[in-house]
Amino acid sequence: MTSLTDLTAWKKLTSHHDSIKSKHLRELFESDNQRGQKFSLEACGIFLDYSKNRITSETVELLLALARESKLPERIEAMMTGEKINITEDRAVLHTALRAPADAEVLVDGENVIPEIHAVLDKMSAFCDSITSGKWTGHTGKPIRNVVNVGIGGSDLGPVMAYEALRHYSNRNLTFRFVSNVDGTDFAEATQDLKAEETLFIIASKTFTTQETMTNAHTARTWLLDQLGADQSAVAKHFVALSTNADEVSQFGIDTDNMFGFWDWVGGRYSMDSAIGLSTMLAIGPDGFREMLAGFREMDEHYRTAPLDKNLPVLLGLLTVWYTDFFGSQTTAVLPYDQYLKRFPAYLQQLTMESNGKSITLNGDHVDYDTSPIYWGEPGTNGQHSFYQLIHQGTHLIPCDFIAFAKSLNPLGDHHDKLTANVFAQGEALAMGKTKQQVLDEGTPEELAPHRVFEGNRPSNTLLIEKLTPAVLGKLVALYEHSVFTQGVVWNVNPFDQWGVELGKVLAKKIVPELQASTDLAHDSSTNQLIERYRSLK
Ligand code: G6Q
Repeated sequence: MTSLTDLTAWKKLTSHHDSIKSKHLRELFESDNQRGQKFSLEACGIFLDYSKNRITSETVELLLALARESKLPERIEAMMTGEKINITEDRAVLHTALRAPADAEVLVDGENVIPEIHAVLDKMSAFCDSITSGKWTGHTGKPIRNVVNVGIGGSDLGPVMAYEALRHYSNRNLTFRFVSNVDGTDFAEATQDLKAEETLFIIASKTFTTQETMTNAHTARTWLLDQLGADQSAVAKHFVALSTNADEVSQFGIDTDNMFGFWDWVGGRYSMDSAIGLSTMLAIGPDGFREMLAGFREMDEHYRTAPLDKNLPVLLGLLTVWYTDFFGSQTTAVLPYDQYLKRFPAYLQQLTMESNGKSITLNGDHVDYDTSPIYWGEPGTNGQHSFYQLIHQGTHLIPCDFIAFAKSLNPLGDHHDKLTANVFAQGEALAMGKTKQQVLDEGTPEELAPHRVFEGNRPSNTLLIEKLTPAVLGKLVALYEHSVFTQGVVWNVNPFDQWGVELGKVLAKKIVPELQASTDLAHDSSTNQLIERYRSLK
């Protein structure tokens, strides 16, 4: 089987990298005063300036050739038309269908899935209206004021991130909480000031068997029934389920009328725009949710139809391949200059690393190149006063994605100009640096000068968008989803399974009873010792 490293474009990129790796961004900007314009692109209302990357026109051409040799356009079509590209689970991958219009047609096993998607959306909308209008009441007849989403991984990170991101547009009469960790503290703190009679629990679990979520769901049921002094019948007014597993939902005691379904072709980390987004819809209303879906859709269409060289997710994805495989970069920082996006890096960590954190190709071979970098980040400007030191002067090359908005949702004095000045300044400082001569010219003593030199030549992308709206959030998430797919296609891995999380889960199930009774232990000496010490201390 041909490996990625055998492809013509890969070989050319290897020698091209040799010839440009020592070129400084200062030089590249000096030699072309239109460089900023040349390496910029606007689509779907997102302006991407990628000129502060260590690339030339030739680099871009070769990366695009690599995408074509990897059959990216064909793979995009295969994904969007419902081919079972998740080969290790024999599933289609159709998060893009979740945001398709009602008159679209996407077939899975010969059946058009669009009508059922819209039926669920309509059911979610009607439910949200009944909650916000006060028509839906709890067991004691009071309207719902608190919404607690119980889920983990893909059933938590999207909902939390979207709630935080769109808080400006949210219904402030409702309080939202998110419980994910099996650590009882998470549940206890999320509910300690809530009245059960005004609280709705959304149990978000595709499988409805996940240990953490089911433990929290059972605790929630006990908490509610104890506080209300009620019997099981109260559950119907305070619990709804988001799941693909109707049997488990009814076994838990939730009426399947209060279940919002989705399908096995929606991966957990790609599910925030499915029924898993019920908390988002409750927060921003059905119209806001549909606006968000329209944003996702616009980016889907762009990804599917724009030429590769004018395609935002394609370029972003290929730049990640460029740094990971040719410069040996191990991480990518995502730095949103918007407080509302504070959970966006955490959301992206799952999307990117659970998708492409793989080392076996679609053909079953071990890769002989690197795959997903480690994604991380914090909102600006906070990160500047913490880890940016390492990005500027450390020994690692860390490509950065800066995300900035022209308009603030909370315009206070000159806060926003200061915020934006910081993001532009960081990109400039990382790229251009500061030479020893400049440092000396400022009057710095010779012996201190090396400490104050900024090498520069540190790459970044800047995404500049007018304003954060539900539609823009949809576009941003879809941009990264498709960037991840682009990377996965080039690396020839399956971005849609996550077998790597299984082993730990299985072992944890085995260890729980061992912590609860003094049974014989047959682990390694380290694990045995930890279990024994825990038993004696607990
Ligand atoms: C995401 C993963 C994983 C999943 C959680 C929760 O892509 O599959 O993070 O979302 O394990 O699973 P359930 O929704 O089934 O509880």
